[in-house]
Amino acid sequence: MKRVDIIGAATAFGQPKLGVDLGPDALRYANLIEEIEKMNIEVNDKGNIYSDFKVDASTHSRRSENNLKNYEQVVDFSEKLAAAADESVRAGAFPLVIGGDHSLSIGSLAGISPHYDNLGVIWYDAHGDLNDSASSPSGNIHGMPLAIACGVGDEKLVNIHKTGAKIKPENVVLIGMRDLDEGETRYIKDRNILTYTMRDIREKGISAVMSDALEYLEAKTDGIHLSLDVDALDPEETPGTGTPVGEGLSLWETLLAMNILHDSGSITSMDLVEVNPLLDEGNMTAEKAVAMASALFGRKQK
Ligand code: Z70
Ligand code: MN
Ligand code: MN
Ligand code: MN
Repeated sequence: MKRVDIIGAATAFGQPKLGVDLGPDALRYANLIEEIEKMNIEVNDKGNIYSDFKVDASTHSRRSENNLKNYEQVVDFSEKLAAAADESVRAGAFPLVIGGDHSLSIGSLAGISPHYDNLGVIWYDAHGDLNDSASSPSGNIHGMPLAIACGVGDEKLVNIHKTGAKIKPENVVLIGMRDLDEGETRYIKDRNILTYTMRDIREKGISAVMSDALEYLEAKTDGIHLSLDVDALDPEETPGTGTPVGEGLSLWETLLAMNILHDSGSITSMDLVEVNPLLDEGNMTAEKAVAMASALFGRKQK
């Protein structure tokens, strides 16, 4: 890896709570760049990407087209982010896309995946984010990015940056699942997506889960993208996030998971998403998210 490119994805359009667009700066205040540099890695902070549409607090997430809230905003943002992520991979860098709500993965995967024949994805999250506009109970696009990347959903969103599906469901592993909607559960079953629920993690242990996930993906992919939603962790660990779900992963388990991914040498890009400083206790969620990213880049767990 030549260097890490930090791409700030300052968007809140994928969900209803304001403040998650401030996540990138909260992560910088928590010394994201300095902590990665400590691993003797060159870091290039490319600043923030914003939508041309301004957030309007009075109408945010009220307007919906076909059960897709803030639709044109998400389309516009995704195109911009995809271009930045594409440029970063093209330049030989490791894109670290910091959010921002999880709808940003529509753009990051659209920009990154064309550089691979078979990009694998580890989705580390309480949620599957596998809804389409018909199955979504909320209309919030942050519940849809993984489906969209697999080619399922609104045509414009599926065709961001490059026509068609960006990844294959058989190259996806879900880790930390504990809040799946009916349509998501059906899709996972139909496409036989490798899924580790919290129960699976409690039974097998996070270390075996990570090794199995790597073994499964390394055999058939030529790069692995990690999409880490901080709500994968228990709300006691990461309170500063929009949709906390109890009985989650601990920080310690997640740092160990990141160390295992680091040691594999197989991770080629990453999203770090759903840090909302307006919902946080101090800046602790951003600080823990920085610890997770540092562990992915080689800071060892004690
Ligand atoms: C629910 C929905 C979600 C993230 C919450 C929640 C989705 N399945 N995604 N937080 N990151 O509205 O589709
Ligand atoms: Mn998510
Ligand atoms: Mn989530
Ligand atoms: Mn190393």
